[in-house]
Amino acid sequence: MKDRKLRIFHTADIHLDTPFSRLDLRKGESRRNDLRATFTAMMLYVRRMEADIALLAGDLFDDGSATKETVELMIREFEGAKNCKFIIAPGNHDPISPGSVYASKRFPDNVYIFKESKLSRFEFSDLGVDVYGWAFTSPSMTENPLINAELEQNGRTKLLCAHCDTRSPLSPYCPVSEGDIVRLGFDYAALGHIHKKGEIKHVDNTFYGYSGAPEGRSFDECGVMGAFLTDIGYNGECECDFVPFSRRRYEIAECDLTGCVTREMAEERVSALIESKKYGSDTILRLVLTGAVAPELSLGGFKNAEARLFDLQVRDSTTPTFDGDKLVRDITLRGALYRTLLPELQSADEETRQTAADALRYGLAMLNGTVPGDL
Ligand SMILES: [Mn+2]
Repeated sequence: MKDRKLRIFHTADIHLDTPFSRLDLRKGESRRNDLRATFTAMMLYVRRMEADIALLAGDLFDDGSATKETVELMIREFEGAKNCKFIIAPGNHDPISPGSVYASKRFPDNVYIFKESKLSRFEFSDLGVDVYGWAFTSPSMTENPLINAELEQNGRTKLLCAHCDTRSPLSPYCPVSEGDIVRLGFDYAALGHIHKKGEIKHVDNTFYGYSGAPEGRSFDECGVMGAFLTDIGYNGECECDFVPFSRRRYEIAECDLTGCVTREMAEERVSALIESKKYGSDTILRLVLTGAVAPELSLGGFKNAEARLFDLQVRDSTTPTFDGDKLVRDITLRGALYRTLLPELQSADEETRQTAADALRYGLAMLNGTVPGDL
């Protein structure tokens, strides 16, 4: 095992018990289970890697209505990792207030929860560490607890565990600047609030950053997500490793269907894309279909693709203009319909194009005596 002074696990924004109301009931339940499983996997990792401290930088719960089972699971997991000290900095989604989980439940002795919105600290003389931080006490917080702060110079390693927003001094979610963090000379600052995949920065002697959420919950949080394991050496150097934890990943991909005449051709292209990107049962995919397809082609469900993924959303941005030359010359009603819609089909405005494409598909289907696919 490496020579190190301190091993830190850093996560935030788990948002346990998120309702996932956009998914169907079964998949929503499955995603809530995923969040709990991701949390449990992280706790197992904390034990296996023998982390000294776990910094949980807020939004552990999605809101105040966390279920009893989830809270009990969390407490059990903390109890199961007795050698690790868990520091919790409540965030804007799970602020500490009378009646909140943090104020009303009894947490094990190895759990330390910040209770005030001003800067405070937990001192661990056994580890030679001070952990600074604060709590959201309501869903917003406009003051910056670091603004006039000074840290006690006592030779201990200085950590920060906090939910805050470093992006704007006007943020209603605890606006803190990166300059404040660096000026105060924290060795490692574990931040929470920004969900996208995390990144740790290094300025002067300070390592700081957001872990990101360990499990994405929407198409704003794409890709493989995780947490950080940070070792602090005796010289103060930090080694920060990103550790993937997400059970599922959100992905957005574009599939060019130019030239597709039949549904089978379109299905084949979509399958090839899924294959090449290695999407599978862990993937929640938003598929954006583009390109000029045959006017008669109606794009319905993609059953094969759906069966291979956790969930599939399709956005159809194709235009029914492939091989339109034939239709332009067509002397029947079909040709007349096509010629009438052609200016709109070639419009620079996406919405106009889509409306004209729908009109053409409907019209052609009616003239053929068929019903178009899901439009
Ligand atoms: Mn959050």
